[in-house]
Amino acid sequence: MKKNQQQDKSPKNAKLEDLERNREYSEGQYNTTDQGVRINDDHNSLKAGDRGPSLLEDFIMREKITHFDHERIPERIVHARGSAAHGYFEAYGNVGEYTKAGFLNDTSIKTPVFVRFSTVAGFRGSTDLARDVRGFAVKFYTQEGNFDLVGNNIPVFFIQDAMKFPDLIHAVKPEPHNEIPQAQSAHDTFWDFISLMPESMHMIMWAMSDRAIPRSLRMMEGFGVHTFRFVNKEGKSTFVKFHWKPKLGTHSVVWDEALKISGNDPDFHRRDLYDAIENGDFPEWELGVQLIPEEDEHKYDFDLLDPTKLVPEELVPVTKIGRMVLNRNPDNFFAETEQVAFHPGHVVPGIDFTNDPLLQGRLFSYTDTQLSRLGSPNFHEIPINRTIAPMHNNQRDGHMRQEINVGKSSYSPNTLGGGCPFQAKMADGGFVSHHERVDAHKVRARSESFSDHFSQAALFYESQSEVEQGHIANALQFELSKVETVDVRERMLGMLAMVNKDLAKKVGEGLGLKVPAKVEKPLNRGIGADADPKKHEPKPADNKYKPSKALSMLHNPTITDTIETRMVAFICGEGVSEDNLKNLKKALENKGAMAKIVAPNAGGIKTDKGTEMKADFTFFNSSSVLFDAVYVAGAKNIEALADNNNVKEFINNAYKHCKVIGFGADTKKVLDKTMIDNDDDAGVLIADKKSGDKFSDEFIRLLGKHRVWERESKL
Ligand code: HDE
Repeated sequence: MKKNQQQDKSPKNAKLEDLERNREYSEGQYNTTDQGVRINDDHNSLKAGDRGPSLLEDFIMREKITHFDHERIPERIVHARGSAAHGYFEAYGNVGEYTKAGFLNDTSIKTPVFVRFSTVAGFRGSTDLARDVRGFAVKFYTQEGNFDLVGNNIPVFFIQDAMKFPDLIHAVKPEPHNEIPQAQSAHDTFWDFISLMPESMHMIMWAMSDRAIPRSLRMMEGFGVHTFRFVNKEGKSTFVKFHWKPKLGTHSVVWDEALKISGNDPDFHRRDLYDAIENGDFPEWELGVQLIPEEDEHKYDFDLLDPTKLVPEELVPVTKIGRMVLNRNPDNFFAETEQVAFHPGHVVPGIDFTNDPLLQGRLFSYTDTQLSRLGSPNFHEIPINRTIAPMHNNQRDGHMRQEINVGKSSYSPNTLGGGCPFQAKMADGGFVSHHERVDAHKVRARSESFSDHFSQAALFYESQSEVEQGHIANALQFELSKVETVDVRERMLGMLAMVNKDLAKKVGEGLGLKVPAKVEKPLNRGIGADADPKKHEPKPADNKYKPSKALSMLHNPTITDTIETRMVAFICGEGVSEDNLKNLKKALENKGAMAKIVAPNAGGIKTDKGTEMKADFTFFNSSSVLFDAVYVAGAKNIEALADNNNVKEFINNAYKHCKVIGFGADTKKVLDKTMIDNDDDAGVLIADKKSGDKFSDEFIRLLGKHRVWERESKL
């Protein structure tokens, strides 16, 4: 059995079994052509003499090269860079009153899932650590058909109407004349667009926060973004917002670190997810819902249909309704991660849409895009996309059709096929759209109830800790400093002032610009030809919300101290003291963290007691940005270790990025050569021979806090 197959610890996963019929194992097999003919030589083409021209009749070469020539398909227009994993979802069975969806009610089923995480703007080969929103798309292979929850790691969006999506994406993608910059929003066209789109301001606060540079895909929240509907057996509907809450907590890196990770390991997130699953550290999330009775649709001072707004958790708490575990890596990146096709319109009975105009547009876009990306309306037959529920209909033919439909009728009604396939009544599990009454004029207009663009932006900013607010200001300074057009920078300052005057001032200082006294008007562009401009003039944020702890990663009440799967660099030279090594290593491992030996060279080291230790990394091929904390274990020649420039840089970076740094007994000389000038510095721990468990306990406590933020103000 292959290692991957052992990863799936669930007793039965119907989707993995379904995929088995397409898996190909070459072990112990002959190489053949696509037609199954055994090949005796695929190293040399068929030639007229060993120095002569190649022969057209060489079907083996023709086939091999032709296939190669056509290996690529178009990458996704957005979310091109992604990583995915298989797993399962288990319901807690507490939402029967609100939804009839079987997979959310039957606690005896483990529903298979395939989850793809992504960045939005970058191309397929771009860095994982781009400052960007992360896609969080989950395909549930339920017994009633596929349900796709195609969300992001941020609960709101840049725009209110799908019609603006092409403009947003054209603005953020590399500029069309020179295709620069890759996977970055820090350029003129993006901020030109944003500075003219006040509705984007709430999302901008999130996108400039540390949420946009996660520590790990396993440490991100997920959100369905739009308001959806649950529908119960009686046909009663309840509005619902979906949330994914990660078991490992929500954590991020800092910007300087993100830049350095991009150089050191552009696959950092992909590797982290893959390795965790290979190691059996299966990432886990709980699915939560905010439920809002239909009668309360107009109770709030924001519109539930406006995707630039969230429902504060203090107003409507999140109820946990199930858990998801990712426990198996894909066997083949292209076949699974690349070919998977998500669609917010893939819903099952019990889940339905609302009139959110962004969601409505998405319902069109996702099938349409697969037609050019995957090339045919038969993309649902690709193994990773096909449902595990029985599938019968009168759709026929098309490129690459796999299904062999038997019988002569492919229309309905028919008698020749016995009237099959039948229509399913609601009682038989047929999907019946929610009977919402719609009675209105056709207009091209934005709803007036969508026009408060700044209050929730302010709510987000004001809910952050000081550290997080500082990071938002720095991010905006960085991004706008890369904008060449001064008018755009100024317009953005005006817009930020509508959210929070201090923030605008701080950003302005970094740009050497004063916040303009007057905001450039009008701010109600894009409301629609049929709308009344007077009713749409947005006002500055009026602080009507109380700060919400759930919006801050540092204040979040669900934050956890776990150090599970955290990576600690152990800096070791030849002759390192085994006593220095083993206590902390064991203590970390007991709590589920990993100690990685970083040695002078790839050959490893011998300890003072002669034990040989493998090097996981070297001073030359790694950097502290790849780890959560650093421990200087020491070396026999401590002066040489202290004088090593790579070691100094390693520690200095960890210090700058507010990581816990431990120094083993007799290694203080190393500290003295670094930028740390005070041994009592927060998060700098120095062991002596007597420290024993106290040192490990403190190291673990601080690691559990993720970062030593007290240090940041000093830096
Ligand atoms: Fe998407 N989006 N999107 N999007 N989106 C795509 O579909 C689109 C939006 C999201 O891992 C595309 O198959 C429009 C919001 C994710 O394969 C495309 C609009 C949210 C993924 C598309 C939006 C998302 C996509 C590109 C505005 C969060 C990656 C390839 C109306 C709730 C899924 C593809 C994966 C992918 C269109 C806005 C999330 C072109 C028109 C809001 C996670 O169809």
